Amino acid sequence: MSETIYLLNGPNLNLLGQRQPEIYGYDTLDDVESACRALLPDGLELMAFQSNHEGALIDTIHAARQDGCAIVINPGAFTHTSVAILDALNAFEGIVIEVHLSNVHKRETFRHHSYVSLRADGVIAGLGIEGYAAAIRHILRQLGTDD
Ligand code: DHK
Repeated sequence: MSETIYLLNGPNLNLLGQRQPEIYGYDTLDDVESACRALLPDGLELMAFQSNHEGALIDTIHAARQDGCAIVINPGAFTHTSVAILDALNAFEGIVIEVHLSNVHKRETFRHHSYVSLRADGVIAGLGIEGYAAAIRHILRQLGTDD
């Protein structure tokens, strides 16, 4: 059964709330995870995982192939560099939503390109931590579990 939503966060997002709060805000990754978990109906699980290592994120995307119905991913800086994460997401059949806390298009040009967007079903940028909740709400609607 695919009954798990994977919430994946990439490098430096363990420092959310402390790192450049003028860009990324004061909420922490724990706040993000609790906000997402609170939205889930019975029968759906959240698997939250953060890593600063590309391979660990890829291994977790592979694990999602077994029991994942959707992936919400903020790949951090790997967004702009990682063909390997794109390839892993291309091997996953469920819904993929890419989230960025900041509006990457308003920032340096190297942040304007995303490999992950070539696979993502939806992309959210610039809504701060609300972007993660919006992604979960969208997935619940897609799955028909939002009543
Ligand atoms: C987070 C990062 O760590 C950056 O490397 C990305 C993204 C933007 C964010 O806005 O959440 O460029």
